[in-house]
Amino acid sequence: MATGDDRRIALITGITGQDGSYLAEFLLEKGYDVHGIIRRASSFNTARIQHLYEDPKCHRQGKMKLHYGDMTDSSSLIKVISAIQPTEIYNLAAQSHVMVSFEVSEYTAEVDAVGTVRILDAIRTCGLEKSVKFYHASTSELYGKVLEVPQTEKTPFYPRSPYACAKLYSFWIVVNYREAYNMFACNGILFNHESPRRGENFVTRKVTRSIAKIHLGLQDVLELGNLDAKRDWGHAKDYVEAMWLMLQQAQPDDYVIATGEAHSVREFVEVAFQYVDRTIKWQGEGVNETGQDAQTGQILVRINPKFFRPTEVDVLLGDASKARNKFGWKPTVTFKELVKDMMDSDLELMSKNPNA
Ligand code: NDP
Ligand code: GDR
Repeated sequence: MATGDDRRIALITGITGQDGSYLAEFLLEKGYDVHGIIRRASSFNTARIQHLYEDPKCHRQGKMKLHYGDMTDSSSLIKVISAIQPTEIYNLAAQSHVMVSFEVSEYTAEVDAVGTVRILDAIRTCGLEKSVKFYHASTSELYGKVLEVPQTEKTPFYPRSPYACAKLYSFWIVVNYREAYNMFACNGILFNHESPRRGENFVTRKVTRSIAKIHLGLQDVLELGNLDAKRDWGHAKDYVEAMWLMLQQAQPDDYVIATGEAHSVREFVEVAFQYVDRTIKWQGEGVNETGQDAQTGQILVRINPKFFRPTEVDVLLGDASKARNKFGWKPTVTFKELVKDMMDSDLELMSKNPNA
C-alpha cells in the first residue's frame, strides 16, 4: 500500500453496480488501492466485479478489498472509513431505479438522501474532511419536468419521482458540506449511461436482452411502457472517467456529464432491431400501439400500461460544455456504438445461456 502524500486509496460505495464495476477497473489501472462496500445478500451479488476479485494482481495482492456495509448503517460506514483512511470516496450506492422508487419511496430516501449525509458525517467523524476528496453520484433526473433544453448546471431542478426527490436532497447536502466545512465534495450530474453491465430492468438493457432472445427464438414479444421518452444515453465507461477527473481538479465543483444527443425509447428499439436485420413498423396509438416486423407483420413490441410511471420525465438532453472546458472530458462512444456493444454482449450471453 502506498504511503505519505502519494497514497491513492479509493473507497467506492456501490462497487457491485454498473458504474462501480467500471470505476474499480479504471482506478486499479491507475494504481489505486480500491476498497468497496458490499451489502450482505442471500446469494452472491458480486458478478460484475468477480473478474477483479479473482485477478491475482487485484484481490490477492491486496489492491482490491471488499467490506460489508450499508448506506442505512452509519456505524459500518464509520468503521470502513476509519480503517482504510481513503484519499478519495466515490459515493455511487443507491436504490437507483426510478419506477421502483414509487414502490419503495421511504427506503429510497433512506439510502439515496439520508445515506449521503451519513457518509459525509462519517468522513467528519473520522477527521478526514480536510483531506478526503468526495464524489457524489448526482443525476439528470433532478431536471425532471422540462424547463429548459439542453440542461446545464444552471438549469433549475424539478424532480418527478421519489428517487429524484431523494437525489435532490443529496445534491444540496453535498453543496452544503462543501461550503460549511470546506470539503472537497463534487456532484457529478450524470445523464443516462448504459453498457452490457446495465441492470436488466432499465429500458436499454431490457430492450437488448429481449431482442437478443427474440432473434434466437427464445422470446416472442417485448413489452414496454412510454416509447416517447427521450434520453441522452452515453457509455458508462466514458462516464466513470469523468468522475475521477472531477476529483483531480484544483477546486471542487458540480458538473453535467452528457453526450449532447437525445434519442427516444422508440429509436433505441428501432436501432437495436435493425442490428439483427429486422425493421419495425409502428401501428396504432397510445397503449394500443404495436411494433410489427415490417416484412412478416409479426408483433414484436407491445405496450403494457404497467410500465408507465405516475409522473414521467419527457426529455433529458445535457450540455457538458463546463466539463469539456474545465478538464477536456468528452464522450467517445456514439449512440449506435452503444447499441451495438449491448446487442453483441446480449446475443453472446443468450446464445451461451438461454436462461440468463
Ligand atoms: P446500480 O443500480 O447498477 O448500482 C447501485 C449500487 O448501489 C449497487 O452496488 C448496489 O448494491 C448498491 N446499493 C444499493 N442500495 C444500497 C445500500 N442500502 N447500501 C449499500 N449499497 C447499496 O446503479 P449504477 O451503477 O447505474 O449507478 C451508480 C450511481 O449513479 C447510483 O447512485 C445512480 O443513482 C447514479 N446515477 C446513475 C446513472 C445511470 O445512468 N447509470 C445516471 C445518473 C446517476 P447491490 O449490487 O447489492 O444491489
Ligand atoms: P431512467 O432509466 O428512469 O431514465 O433512470 P430507465 O431506463 O428506467 O427509463 C428510461 C425511460 O424509458 C421509459 N420506459 C421504460 N423504462 C423501463 N425501465 N422499463 C420499461 O419497460 C420502459 N418502457 C419505457 C421510462 O418511462 C423512461 O422514460 C436512469 C437510472 O439509471 C437512474 O438511476 C439515473 O439517475 C437516470 O437514469 C439518469
